[in-house]
Amino acid sequence: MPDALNLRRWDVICRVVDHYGDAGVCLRLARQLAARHGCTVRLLADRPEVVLDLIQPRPDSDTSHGWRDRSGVLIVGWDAPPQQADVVLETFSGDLPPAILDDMRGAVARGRLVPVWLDLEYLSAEPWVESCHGLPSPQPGGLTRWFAFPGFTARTAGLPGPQMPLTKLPPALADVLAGTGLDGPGLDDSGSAGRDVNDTPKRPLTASVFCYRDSPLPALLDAMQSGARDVRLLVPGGMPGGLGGRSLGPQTGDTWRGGRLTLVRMPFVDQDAYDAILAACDLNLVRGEDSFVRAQWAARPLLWAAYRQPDDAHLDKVDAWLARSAMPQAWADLNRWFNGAIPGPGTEGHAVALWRAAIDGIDTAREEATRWRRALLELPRLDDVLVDLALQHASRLQ
Ligand code: TRH
Repeated sequence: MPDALNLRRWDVICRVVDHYGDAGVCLRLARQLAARHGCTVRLLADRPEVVLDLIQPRPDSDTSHGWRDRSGVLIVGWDAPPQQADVVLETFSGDLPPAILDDMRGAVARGRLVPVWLDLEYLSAEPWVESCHGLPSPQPGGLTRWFAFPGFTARTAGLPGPQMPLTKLPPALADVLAGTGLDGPGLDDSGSAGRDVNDTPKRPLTASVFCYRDSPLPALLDAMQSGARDVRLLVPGGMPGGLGGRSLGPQTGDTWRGGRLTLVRMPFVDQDAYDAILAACDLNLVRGEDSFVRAQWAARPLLWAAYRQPDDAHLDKVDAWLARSAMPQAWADLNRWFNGAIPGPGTEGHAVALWRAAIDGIDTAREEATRWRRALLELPRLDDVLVDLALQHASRLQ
């Protein structure tokens, strides 16, 4: 682990573009910098309430005009006065708060020590990431910003590491599942996703879903409903209840049943507890960036809704990830379809066939997901790489 002792004070800058991922990535990283490197971290967010949504119980506001997270990280607003930071970590090229930037420019002008300016970019498995990771970007006012690109190879900034040990499953959720009336072992961590020795009735599969409104979820739910295996699908608070004509209530524990499918409303939980839910499910439908990474640490088959980009650029990301991951063909096909790569009027028929093939191969997919997790553990950890990068560029200023 790199030594962060000389670079203790970090400002992590979070501009919330939409949804939860910008806040989610920043919070996770800020906590890891504090916990694993002993850094004193402020998280400056233009919408602190989105960061606070991910923390339960919600921290009280602090005398320092912010909110003190349980990790020690101080969450403050965009207009927080500059501190003498050693490192300023911009995220996703979302710009710096004007006061922070002015302070850095002033430090250059006065010949004072200037914080190292890093910019954490989006995660991608595409090959170009390796050549961009670590590059400088000269900025007006004599400043330089250094890019960090997370990725799936040793020559990138790697991934935010797994939570070890996992937080316990929230009791509220265990209660919800106990009340669904579905039998079978359900949430467990026992290896096989359900084929028992005599091939007698398989237990229901438990899945979680957190995808986008424009994902073809309704067609997938139709396929699950008429499929060969019972599925209970955990739908978090905040996801709309009108799921392709199925109306699921907003209260935790609300249930909808049809055919082989049961929808269960779960609460929107604390970020760490969400990791535990992913690990407890048989399969997970995730999205964006942070839940996508967490689902891989959970070592379960997953369906990833990539964040849609103009000109279908997100499909390149999906294909690049599939090319690296050890996902069996049926699951790769399902992932491509879920991201719009298999178009056309036959969408519904496609979903049925793809779902059937994926479920037939779920035990193999689970084994592969476990192998993939082991491979990911060999990658650099994002927080280590950022500390390293900062140390490397800080030394030039001494
Ligand atoms: O919410 P996302 O779609 O986020 C994004 C952002 O929108 C961003 O603009 C975009 O750049 C990026 O994706 C690619 O999905 P993501 O990244 O998975 O973030 C969701 C966060 O919400 C993650 O940190 C996990 C957290 N979460 C909880 O804490 N509790 C919950 O119950 C659930 C369902 C999620």
